[in-house]
Amino acid sequence: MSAWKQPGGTDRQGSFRESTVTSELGRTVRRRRGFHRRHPRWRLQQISFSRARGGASPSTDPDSITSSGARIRRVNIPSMGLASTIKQHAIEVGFDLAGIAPPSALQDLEFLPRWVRKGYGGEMHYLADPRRDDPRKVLSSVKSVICVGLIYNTPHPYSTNVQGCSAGERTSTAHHATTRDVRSRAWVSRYAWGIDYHHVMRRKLEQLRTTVEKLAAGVETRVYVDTGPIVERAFARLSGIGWMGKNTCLINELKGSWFFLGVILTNLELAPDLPAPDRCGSCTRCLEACPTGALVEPYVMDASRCIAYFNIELKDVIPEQFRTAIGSNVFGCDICQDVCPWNSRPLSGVSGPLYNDDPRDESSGAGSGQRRAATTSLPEFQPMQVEIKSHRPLSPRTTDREPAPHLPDTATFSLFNPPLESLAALTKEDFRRIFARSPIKRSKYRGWLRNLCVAMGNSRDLRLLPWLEAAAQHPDPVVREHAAWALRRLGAAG
Ligand code: B12
Ligand code: SF4
Ligand code: SF4
Repeated sequence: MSAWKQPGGTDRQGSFRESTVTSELGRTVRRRRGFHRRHPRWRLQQISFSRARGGASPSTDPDSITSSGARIRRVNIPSMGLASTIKQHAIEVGFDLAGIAPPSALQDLEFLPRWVRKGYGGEMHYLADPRRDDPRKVLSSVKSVICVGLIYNTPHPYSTNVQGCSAGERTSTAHHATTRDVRSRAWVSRYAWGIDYHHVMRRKLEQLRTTVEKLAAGVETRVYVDTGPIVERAFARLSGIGWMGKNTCLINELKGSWFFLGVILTNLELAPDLPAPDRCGSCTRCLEACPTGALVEPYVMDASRCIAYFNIELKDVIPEQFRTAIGSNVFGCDICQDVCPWNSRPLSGVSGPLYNDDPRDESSGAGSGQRRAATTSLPEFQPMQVEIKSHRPLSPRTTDREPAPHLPDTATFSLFNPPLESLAALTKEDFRRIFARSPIKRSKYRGWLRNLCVAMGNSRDLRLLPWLEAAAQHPDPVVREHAAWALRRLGAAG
């Protein structure tokens, strides 16, 4: 059992209708209603189902053979004690979720090369690293994968609920603002409001590693938080800390999906947990809400169409056909998580309808009315207050020909839903200083300017014209091209 799980967490399975069909691989499998007909998800689910349903549990029935003929490996009884100790310690060092996965994730990982071959990884060539196929390629003695999750959510409203955050034109549920001032706000993804999660997670993971290494002589470990060739969600899914949602995020029934993942590979043989059952049901809210159509089918993202890919990972030109849909997202995108009923919560003092009023929430099993995503009080993940040391003159050019800053409203602003002109006031030096320990530094200043141009073009705020005119003279051709696009778009709006 994962440390967070409640007893009886697999109860809803009985409510699904099943029929027998032949799978893509020609094997006879049982099919669940509500699943995409030809989807590989079937097979993944069948495995977790047979185990969760009274099928032999690897923790209690060592070295047994299931009715389907699959062999369940022998697990030493003492390892259950070790597993519990480790999960307990993970919670003590501050993680919100902990579970143990077996060292192989064959069904999940066989999807990866096909995904990469289809070009869904875009320019993220590191995703094709062959070591990602098998964790034994990074730790040959690996016997268990310790998976942890850390909540980064705060009580601030969602991007789809704040005024002035255009979620892109395809999103019919977006609440478009009407006044010019409100329109010129930007959205920085929730995960990037504070300190870079790699630092925060790493510190806690190192504490956990110390405990694990003290448990027995000769223990080997490798720690990763998005820092190595490990497909973290595949193992986290098997460890039971969440299921993979149709938006491809790992979702925990009690906490929602706003959590980071980290893993420790170890040669300790630990009793694995059971995968969490899929609780998306017939809900499709994330697929409908995605402004760029990146969720090409349930559980499958074409990352080369994802806004988070465009404004974080892509280093050059953002394809023009997607720029309008990017709306006011200047770093990352939260939309497919904002609309998820497992993350929904009552909002007070914020305009716009409450998700909880939407009858479609029932279709996911999340129910309507009361569910709230967990939040954290960790200071590291609260929205950063950015201080600009001094106001700068409003002028279309600076000596180094970087875009001239528009006068900010104030010298201090929060990264929660910040005014676009305040972000535009940051010079390269500001950017480096302010975001030195923030995930935002990943886009580099050049990418940041490019992203601001796109958001400004979508803002319809003519006050931003002088900044864009300066940006159109920038030495970098990528910045120039996006500024020219924004000027055309603003011109059309004016
Ligand atoms: C590349 C990457 C991205 C890319 C591509 C995202 C993607 N869906 O693949 C981009 C830049 C778009 C991105 C965006 C974001 N990312 Co990112 N990203 C990664 C990274 C580095 C690799 C992911 C990867 O391997 N993708 C390839 C696909 C194929 O793998 P996968 O989605 O992980 O799915 C695997 C399994 O889940 C399995 N599987 C399980 N069930 C099923 C069912 C079916 C039917 C199938 C087919 C497969 C399957 O199949 C896959 C592997 O074979 C991971 C860290 C890591 N090292 O793993 C973080 C990671 C996934 N990202 C994370 C986060 C927080 C984000 C953002 C929220 C940031 C933001 N706000 O902008 C968004 C979320 C967007 C979204 N809806 O997923 C977290 C996710 C936490 C969580 N709760 O799920 C991770 C784990 C980082 C971390 N250590 O916390 N990300
Ligand atoms: S993060 Fe945004 S663009 Fe990417 S899949 Fe989710 S909604 Fe679509
Ligand atoms: S929005 Fe609905 S379909 Fe998408 S991940 Fe959440 S519950 Fe699943």
